[in-house]
Amino acid sequence: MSDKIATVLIVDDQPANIHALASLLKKDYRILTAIHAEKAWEIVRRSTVPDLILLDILMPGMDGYELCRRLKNHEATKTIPIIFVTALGEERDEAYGLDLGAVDYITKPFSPAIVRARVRNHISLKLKTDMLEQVALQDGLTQIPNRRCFDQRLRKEWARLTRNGQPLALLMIDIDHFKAYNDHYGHGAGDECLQRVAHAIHQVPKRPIDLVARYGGEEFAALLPETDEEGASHLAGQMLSAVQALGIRHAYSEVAPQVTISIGLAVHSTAYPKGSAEELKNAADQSLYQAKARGRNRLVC
Ligand code: GH3
Ligand code: MG
Ligand code: MG
Ligand code: MG
Repeated sequence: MSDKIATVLIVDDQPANIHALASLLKKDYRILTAIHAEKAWEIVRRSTVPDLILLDILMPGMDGYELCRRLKNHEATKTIPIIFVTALGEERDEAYGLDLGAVDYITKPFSPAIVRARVRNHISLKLKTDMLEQVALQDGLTQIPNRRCFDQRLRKEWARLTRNGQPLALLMIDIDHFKAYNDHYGHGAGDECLQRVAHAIHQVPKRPIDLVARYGGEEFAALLPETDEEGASHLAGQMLSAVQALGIRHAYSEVAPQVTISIGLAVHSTAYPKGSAEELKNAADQSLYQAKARGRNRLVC
């Protein structure tokens, strides 16, 4: 597994408690501390998402239960394992904390050896889950995001679009005469070609919110939030050029003596979108079909 150093956030209103926990764990983890829940919320939302949080319950202002509830309600923070470390020792306190989604509950005064062991076990599980999630969303051949990742993001972006009314552009990208490429150069060369094309089109968008994925076979999809037809066409043009610049020889293509792609574009741009994400996808497919019919190696909007 990765040798990344995990980050633990310690939240407690007593400096002595923070100190005790930090000294126990600092040899093995990167430690962040917060003296109240509001500060912890700020750290997690604004700067660092830790791999685990040790969370006191009784604190002035927002208490630990409330912070836990907030963290579990946000997409970006809901998978952070939380261990309550608290003086509240009643069964109902513990049950309440675990019901809120905490992975564990430790009462003060704590045993250092047990805190260390529980933290280690939960972090090991968290890093494994992160790794599996990454594998589940990546295409094995090309190492770019896969269709599962694309479908997930499309659902999210569609929901966001319904709220913010920003345009959402979708490109469907398909390698031209790829069957002939495989037939003549072999499946191994075909795989290598797919990898090079994937890499070339994946590196074109410059914004982190843009997503380029392998949709299946020799087909790719790009999701460009807050992008209108002009912006998306510009990017598609860069993808066509990037694949041409690879100069992969394809003597059996009817388009050119090298590997080319065709692109279909659809944009959704009303403040209150009618239809569905599925229809947007179908519209991009239709454009792609037109690009093929009109001679390939081109973009159709
Ligand atoms: P068009 O220009 O109309 O898109 O024609 P095409 O030949 O590219 O389209 P077609 O759908 O007929 O063929 C797609 C080919 O892509 C067939 C399939 O063997 C190949 N293919 C799909 N996935 C892979 C893969 O992972 N590796 C390799 N080497 N080939 C693949
Ligand atoms: Mg306290
Ligand atoms: Mg094709
Ligand atoms: Mg195809």
